[in-house]
Amino acid sequence: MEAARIIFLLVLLCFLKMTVTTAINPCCYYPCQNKGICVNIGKDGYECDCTRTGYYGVNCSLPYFWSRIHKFLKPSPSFMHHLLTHYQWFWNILDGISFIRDSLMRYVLTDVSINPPPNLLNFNECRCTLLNLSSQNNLSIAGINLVNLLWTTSKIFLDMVINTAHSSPARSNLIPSPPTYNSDYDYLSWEGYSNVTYFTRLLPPVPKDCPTPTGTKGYKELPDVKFLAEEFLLRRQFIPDPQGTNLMFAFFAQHFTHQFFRTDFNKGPGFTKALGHGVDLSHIYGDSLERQHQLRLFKDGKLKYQVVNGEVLPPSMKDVPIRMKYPDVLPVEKRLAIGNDLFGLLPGLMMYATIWLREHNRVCDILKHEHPTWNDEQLFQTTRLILIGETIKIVIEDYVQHLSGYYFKMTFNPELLFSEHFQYRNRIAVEFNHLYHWHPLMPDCFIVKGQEFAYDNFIFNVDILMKFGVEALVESFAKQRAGRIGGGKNINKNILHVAINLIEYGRQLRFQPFNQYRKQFGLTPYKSFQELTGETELAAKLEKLYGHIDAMEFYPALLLEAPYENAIFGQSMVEMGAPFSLKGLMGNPICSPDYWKPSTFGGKTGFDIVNTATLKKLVCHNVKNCPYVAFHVPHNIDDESERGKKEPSTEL
Ligand code: FL2
Repeated sequence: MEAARIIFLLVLLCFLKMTVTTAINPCCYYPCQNKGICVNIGKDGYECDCTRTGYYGVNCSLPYFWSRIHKFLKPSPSFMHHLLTHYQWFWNILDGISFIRDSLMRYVLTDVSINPPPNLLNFNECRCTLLNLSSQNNLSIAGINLVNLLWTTSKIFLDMVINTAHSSPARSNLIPSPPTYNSDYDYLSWEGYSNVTYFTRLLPPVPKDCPTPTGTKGYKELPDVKFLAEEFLLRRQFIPDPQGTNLMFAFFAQHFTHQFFRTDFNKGPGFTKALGHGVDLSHIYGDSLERQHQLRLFKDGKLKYQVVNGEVLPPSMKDVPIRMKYPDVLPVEKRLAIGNDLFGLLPGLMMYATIWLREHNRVCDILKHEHPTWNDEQLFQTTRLILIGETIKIVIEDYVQHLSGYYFKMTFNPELLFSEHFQYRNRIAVEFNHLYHWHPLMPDCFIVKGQEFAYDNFIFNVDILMKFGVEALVESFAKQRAGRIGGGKNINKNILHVAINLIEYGRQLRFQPFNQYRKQFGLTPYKSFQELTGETELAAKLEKLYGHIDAMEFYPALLLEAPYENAIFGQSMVEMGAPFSLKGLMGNPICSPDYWKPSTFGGKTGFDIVNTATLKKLVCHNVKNCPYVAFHVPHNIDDESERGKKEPSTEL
């Protein structure tokens, strides 16, 4: 009996030892909360590095005093979104009060974009200065300067809410800058920092030794991608965007983002060909000096062009022999040569390429007039900086303004960040690239001057631009409604393969599950698929496929999340997209104190061009008759726009 007991104990010991040696990497459980860093120690141990998170404890789950206050005071993203998208009268009033508008814009930028705020000391100093100011000011009532009081209160409140990091490091440091990980380095490394051929990663890859593809939750295998896409993403019937977004917006989005989203598939889905990592206008000027020189006229700073039927167009490949992707059957004189080699694909992209080419040459004329002594090189370089400025201005004040649906009027003013610690640099993250796959925007067919074009007939069809001209294309695209991005089942079958491939790349790159990204962006993780989708039917199917909400993948979740009421997409797309996007725009060198001055842009005239740029001007300065130009369909032209407004928000 005794022997049997000993043998049993020995067997038990062996078993225990075995389970210990085959123990799961504890970081697969994502034990570290509040952005603490998980480090695997020994065979089965871990440590959470809570440095500057504002939290402490084994799993960084215990808040310091100021973190608790901060968390308590900070309004929730859904509350802020409600505020910003309602009460138009209120925002109209605020719009007239520039310092409040500036404070709010600074809030939008800093809250998302990242900087370690001034410290508590500054915060106190700030209050003292203000009190001094008000005592010097004569415009006070009963000894209190009302304007200053309002300013002080709002400033102090905003500082409290936003910048508790001063006092506690709990502050949203949403986009690391300098960048941290990439798809091959899940720890900090010089290679990861210095090798700009990688997209960066906000969250490191899931450790390779985890029991399931997303960590520990869900099944050993993720759902079949093709099934997933066809079941949940494929369009049944066109769902128009309730915000009234048009194809002018859709093509702008594609044209603009493809200067920095250029995955280098020869190297792999974690690599990029766009080494500028931001708004460098490489899609207009080419990504190498050689390509740029081919595209330049070398006279008055201008780009080469051709005139066809009185329309200024990009030059043909006959005159500019650079690499472009076109079907073999297309004759050489119909192949237009522009900065980005893939923009021959869609007339909408070639339309924007043409508009920007005309804008470049127009600005060159203006600069030449002001600076008759400048050589070609200086005219070219200065014009490029002006066009970068125009782009950022238009993206913030027209594009993001439309996308956000905010009544609060956004302003592009780099000076708002001069008082903050802000890094004027940017590295494109692969998560940002994935998030920005907005293929549901694309309609089922393209209507130009009443003529319908199916996909087969639209792609690589250079004749559309040549025959109709920029003006007619703008007019047509501005009036055609784009599809709703969020809510699912809205990707046209012709481009569904893009989503299929994307989800596959997300798996190859070992993206962490969606809920981990929710946490990283300060959002509460979803507890169920019902909570994610806002309905029950799809949610039940997803639950069956994934097994657990914590195994839900990044991109599918972004598209299947319940959209905001009457909005183009849901909370996560806004809260995750905004920090990446605003960091990329404001992190541009032209926004830095040493660049952001008139002389950088050739003087007051050039600076004014940047500071007054709009989408409408961009188009109308470069066509004969100004058509309807906007990022949304006109409010009255068709009943479709009205129908879209009444679309229920949970439409799936
Ligand atoms: C995705 C999101 C945005 C831009 C590009 C891709 C975006 C940026 C800013 C905002 C909303 C967005 C607003 C201004 C904001 O700050 O929201 F959807 C928090």
